[in-house]
Amino acid sequence: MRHLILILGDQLTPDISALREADPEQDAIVMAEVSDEASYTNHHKKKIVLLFSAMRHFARELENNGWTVHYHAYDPDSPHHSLLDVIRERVGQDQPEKVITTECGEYRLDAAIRQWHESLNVPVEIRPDDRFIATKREFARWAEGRKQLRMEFFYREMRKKTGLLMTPDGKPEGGEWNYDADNRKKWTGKPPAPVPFRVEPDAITRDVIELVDDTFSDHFGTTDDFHFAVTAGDAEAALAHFLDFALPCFGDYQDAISDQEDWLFHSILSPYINCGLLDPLGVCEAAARHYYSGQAPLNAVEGFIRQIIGWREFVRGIYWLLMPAYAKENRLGNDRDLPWFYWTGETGMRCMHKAIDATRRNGYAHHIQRLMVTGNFALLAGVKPEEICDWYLAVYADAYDWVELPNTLGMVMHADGGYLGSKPYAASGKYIQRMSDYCSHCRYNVSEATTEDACPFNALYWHFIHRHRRDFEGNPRMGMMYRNWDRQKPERRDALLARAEWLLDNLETL
Ligand code: FAD
Ligand code: DLZ
Ligand code: SF4
Repeated sequence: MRHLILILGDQLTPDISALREADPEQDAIVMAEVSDEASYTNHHKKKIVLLFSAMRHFARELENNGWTVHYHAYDPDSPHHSLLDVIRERVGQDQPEKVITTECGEYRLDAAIRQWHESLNVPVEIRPDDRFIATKREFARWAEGRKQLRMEFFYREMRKKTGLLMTPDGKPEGGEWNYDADNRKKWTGKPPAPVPFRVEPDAITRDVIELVDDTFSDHFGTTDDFHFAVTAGDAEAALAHFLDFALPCFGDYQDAISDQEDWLFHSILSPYINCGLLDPLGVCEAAARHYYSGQAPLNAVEGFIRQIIGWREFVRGIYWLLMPAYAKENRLGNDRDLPWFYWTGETGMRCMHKAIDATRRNGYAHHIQRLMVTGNFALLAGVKPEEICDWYLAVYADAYDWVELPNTLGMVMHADGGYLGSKPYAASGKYIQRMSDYCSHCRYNVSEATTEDACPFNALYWHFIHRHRRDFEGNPRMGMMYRNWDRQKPERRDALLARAEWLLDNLETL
């Protein structure tokens, strides 16, 4: 054999760089389901089903195209626990001239793979992952010399680079770069949200579901009602479904939350984009075509494209710029354990219960639930960044360290000192009430802050403001909050702080 080509579980892309110039006559591919990857966090059961089933479908497609694929299916009794174990055996048997792979998305595994050549005694060629729009070097150059990084400016560079929603004379379509101001409507049930795209599990997926139920029974979540796409063809159909039925309202209700509706007008495409079944640029080009053909308004299409070529690229850039030190950041000095109800959903706080319960059932919650409900609560309660980061890494079908970590540690927890975001997304219950209908179903009273039945978010919000005065008072975007706090009567401030202290001492009972 000439080359042994390793394809990881999130590299399910037919033209992944590791496969370029490869020859099915001389080279072979290896893919492996292994316990080290399936267990480095308490991955949601649906995430494992998605990855293993998508890997098996991808391997079959490669074989149909004439490739030799050595596929290591998961076996709890296998002596091979790591990808290196599997590769070592294959290298021993096939004696390839070299191993080729595409760079891995996570620092943990990337660092390991970069050492493999030492124990394998064959060269390991690691090729860039060019499924991203910005290279790591390009991002580093853009970031150089900037004290704080702002997504908005990076996003404009990506608009220019891709030409997405740009006029022929180089101006942003419609005259503005960003239409977020139009994207803050509350959703009250109309227009109805589309039924989510579903694929019924085939024989391969059913086998994997059985495996996961048997072998990963202690993992978070459920395999019930698994309906994710597991092939590129079905992921394309999911994209078409989104473009036709949800994209037109994506912008208007991008920040909305509903007690009744898990998915709203979101795309639910991140699980596919992140494992390689969909190409991020292709997804954006398809959305842009819907704008130009008049099928979706500009605020929706721009908002959607910004999430992918803006936020997604931006957080990836930050991850590779700052790892491994980034993962250890805790600039707000948080030391509280993650409340257990994050794993059970058993809390009287309706917003938290609904967001966690959807997460448990679906392996999915939309961005505002992640940011303004579960994330906001962890920020206000001062949870240790590493514990809340591990929770987000575990519970979502789209979770990979490179995208989860900056979103959680930076955007939600502000643990990086504001490098990623200009101000913390801390909010009281009022915000949740404004954007959702949760509060009318809640045992707590959102209009109260100090009574026994008062919404916990309210007193915790003021406690956060008070305890981090030194961190945020000088932040121009937070000044008004400090003026509001200082304007309250001392007795009121004392009562708010006392209520918050009680809440912090009794988080598990909420
Ligand atoms: P849509 O709302 O339809 O957005 C379209 C696409 O934009 C998404 O598919 C995704 O590819 C991209 N996108 C949107 N927001 C972001 C963002 N902030 N960062 C990166 N990409 C974005 N996203 C992940 O893909 N994996 C994660 O592990 C992850 N962890 C998160 C943790 C926290 C605390 C927060 C606040 C956000 C996290 N996100 C993560 C970002 C975002 O919440 C998800 O991408 C989004 O909810 C996925 O659902 P969707 O495909 O329906 O997204
Ligand atoms: C997330 C995941 C899981 C659950 N299982 C595997 C696996 O068995 N084999 C594999 O190659 N990849 C898996 N992955 C994805 C990797 O752990 C890892 O997160 C990415 O490759 C990093 O970019
Ligand atoms: Fe959440 Fe408070 Fe509203 Fe209850 S009252 S749903 S805890 S914001």
